[in-house]
Formats: sequence, structure tokens, C-alpha cells
Amino acid sequence: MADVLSVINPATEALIQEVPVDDGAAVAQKFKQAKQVQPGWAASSPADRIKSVLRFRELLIERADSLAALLTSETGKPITQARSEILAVPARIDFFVENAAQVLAPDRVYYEPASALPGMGMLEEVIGYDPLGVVANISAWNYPYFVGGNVFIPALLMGNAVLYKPSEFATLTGGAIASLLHESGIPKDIFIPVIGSGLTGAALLEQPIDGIFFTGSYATGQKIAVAAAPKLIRTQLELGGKDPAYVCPDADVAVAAAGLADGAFYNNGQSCCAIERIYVHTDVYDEFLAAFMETVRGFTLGDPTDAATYLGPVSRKPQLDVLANQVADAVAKGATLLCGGERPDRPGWYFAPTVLTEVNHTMTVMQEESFGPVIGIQRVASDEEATKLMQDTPYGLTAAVYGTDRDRAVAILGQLKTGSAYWNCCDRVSPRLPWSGRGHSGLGATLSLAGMYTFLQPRAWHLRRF
Ligand code: TXE
Repeated sequence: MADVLSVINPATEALIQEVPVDDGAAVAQKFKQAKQVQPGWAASSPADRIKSVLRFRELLIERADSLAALLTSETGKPITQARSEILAVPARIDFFVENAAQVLAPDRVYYEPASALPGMGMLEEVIGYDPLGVVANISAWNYPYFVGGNVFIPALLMGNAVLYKPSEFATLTGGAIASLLHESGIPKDIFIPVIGSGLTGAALLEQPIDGIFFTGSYATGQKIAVAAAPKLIRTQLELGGKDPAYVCPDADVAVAAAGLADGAFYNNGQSCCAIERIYVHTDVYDEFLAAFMETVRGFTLGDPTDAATYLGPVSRKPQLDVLANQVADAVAKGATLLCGGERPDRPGWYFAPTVLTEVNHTMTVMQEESFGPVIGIQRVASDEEATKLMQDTPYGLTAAVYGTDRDRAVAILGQLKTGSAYWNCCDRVSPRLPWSGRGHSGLGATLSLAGMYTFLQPRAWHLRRF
């Protein structure tokens, strides 16, 4: 009998379903199917591929309620946030669709008419774009529609076949995405879900795939890079972060507090670009802290299916220990626990929203990704001190500065090695801008035109006529 994985509801700890897992032989068979049909898909008209993707867009909107309910059931994401995620995908699809024809079109970059001189015929130089072939998309559970869609939508539009492995913590949503794509006209062998945990992901990497697009943790990202290295294939890794924010002395404190509290606690802090560390200038520290705590105390923790809930359970049980250990480590080293720090007395994998002050960089909470509802706030005396502390991380996903002076913010942010830089905002992603990490936050970019070209390989055409 095939192995199964158990899908558990994090809010109730009840078993939702057992799903059969793909073993090595099943993964190999799925690769073979995709390999066979991918050339035909690449040769199909981009207009037909666009039509299917636009139908998928329509279905997402039509079925947003039931898809959101499914996502909430297996990840514990509050229902309003699940709906928001699904309903934000159409804007990303619009960007990809609007640019697909232009990105795929060959570029004539040089032309020389035939000359009367002997042997000097017409010369044309053209850049053509070929799809990579069959690509693997190994995905995370925290935003399956966003992080998956950033890969599989442009990959399909550019003419690739996709073997899509959803996270084992968002398996049912992965299956729903596959059904919707197939119903929209994407052939079943062009988008194939591959079901299972890390072992299945590893089996996928053993296939002669033409590209790997991974979203997940730094630890797993390293393993993916090692497995992909001998293949010499396109390897893209979107990994975690320890994203900092700095509140300048001239900041609008109310705006900063509300924005950063949401940035730290939205989706229970389980966002790659969640605010993970806050540095506040001493001149506005007390005022900021008061406003921040007021916002956090206003967050409603509860049943994620209730539209009033802002904080649900965390999605993976083992993370509860990670969070408890970070809090214990910080308190043992002198931090002040302003709220939370423990599991509320109720069933489900809940952790109370936690704010720590008097923190420093000897504490794991200021060094390692929390990926949960825990935030450390540190007082600083100057922009220089804030900059130095923000730089003290191997990660480089995003950073934010709140203040009224744009030049000051840009000067600080320019000194940080991050893929995204925010002035008076945070935890924001745009389809028009590249989404990328530096250092331990990853390799390559999704979204923007760069995130479309990444699914293509250029070919240099040297064309002469005599
Ligand atoms: O990651 P994991 P998770 C980051 C986020 C956090 C992590 C959370 O910051 O660090 O993702 O996601 C499969 N060979 N981002 O917990 O555990 C596994 O089955 C092949 C960054 O899911 O690394 C799952 O499908 N595959 C971000 C996937 O890897 C393997 C946006 C990820 O699992 C494997 C969102 C193996 N050996 C989250 N082991 C961004 N930067 O955009 C596991 N897997």
C-alpha cells in the first residue's frame, strides 16, 4: 500500500484527510509524462496558453470562498487573510499576461543590409527565447497561492511543463490548484502535482529536470542547491529572512506602530518578509512602544474560520517549541516580556502574540528566523547604530525604515544587502518589482520581467543571406 500523509487541522488538531504520497517510481513516471508532452506545449500559441491562465484567474475569483476555507482548514490561516491571498493573485496574473507576448517575442538587435561588396550579404542578429523544459516547483505552505503562482503561472505561460510539489502542510490546496488549472485548459501532463514531504521533493530532484524553483527555508534551500549543482540547471531559491525595521526620530509614530505590528503579526508572523526585528530611536521609543502595544492588544486571537479573527494557530506544531525556546533564551539573557510568551489555554497550535523589549543580538530572537507571532524591539541611539544592527544577519530579504526624510531612509537602506527596501511601508510585494533575496535569503528572482525571463533561455541567432 502506498504511504500516506496525514493532513491535520492546526486549529482543532483533528485529522482532515489522509493523502497517498508519490514514491520514487511515481515521481519518475510523472516526469516521463511531462517530458513527452512539453515540446508540444512550447510550440502551442502563446495566445492559447494565455486563454487558459485567464480562465484560471476567473475560477480563482468565482471559487475564492471555498478555496479559502480549504486553505484555512489545513494551515490555520485566518479566513479573511486566506481570501485576501487568493484574491490578490489576479493582479499578478494580469502583469504576467500583459507582458507574456513581449517577453516571448524574438528581439532583432542588429541588422545590416546586403552590400554590393563581394561576400557581404545581409546580416541579422536576433535573440530568441526557448523555455527551459520540464521544471520542478517545490513550494512552501505559508502562501501557497502567492509563492506557487509566482512560479507556475509564468513558467506555464513561457512554455514549460511544471512538476509542482506543494508543501506537505498545504497538500489539499496544492491539489485544488492543480484541479483548477486543468479545468482551465492546462493539460494534465503539463502541470502535474507531486504529493509528499521532503522525501518526495528529494525524489523529484533525482529526475533529469531542466530547472528547480524552490521556496522554503535556508536549511532545505542548501540541500536543494547541493542536489541541483551536478545537473547544471537553473536553480532558484526563495528562502527565509530576519527582516529588520528602523523607526527614525522624525517618524510618524502612529503610522509606524500600526504598520510594523501588522508586518510582524500578519499570518501569525509566518511570512518570509514578516518584520522580525524592530529598532527604535530613543527619542520616540516610549511613544512608539505604547502605540505598538495598543495595536497588538487589539488583535483578536481565535478560530481562524471566524472573520473577526486576526491571529489563528501556527501551521506546524514543532514551531511552538522554537518560539518558546526563543522567548526563554531572551528572558534568561535579560529581555522583558511585555505580552504573550506562552500557549493560550485552548486546543490547537496557538501561541499568544509576544513582544520582547530590552533585547540584544546575543539572543536567538534577534538572530534566527522566528516565523511566528514573536517580535523583539530594541532601543537605539543613532542611525549608525540602527544600520549596524540591521546589517548583523546572514539573511537579506527585506528591510524597512520609517521616517519623514526620504534621503535619510534611502541612505540607510542602501547600506543593507537586501532584495527589497521599504520606506514607510513593509511586508509588501508587487508584481512589477523583482522578488529576490540576498545572502541566506536566496538566489534569483520571481515577479517583474526578470521573473518571466527566468523561465526562458536565450539563443543567439546569427543570420546571413547572400
Ligand atoms: O520550508 P521547508 P517551509 C520561507 C520562510 C521559511 C520557510 C517556511 O521564510 O523559512 O520558507 O516554509 C520540501 N529535498 N519562505 O516550512 O521546510 C518540503 O516538503 C527536496 C520564503 O515549507 O524548507 C516543502 O515542500 N524538497 C519565501 C519545501 O521543501 C524538500 C516565501 C519547503 O520546506 C526537502 C515563503 C529535500 N531534502 C516562505 N526537504 C520567499 N523568500 O519568498 C523538504 N523539502
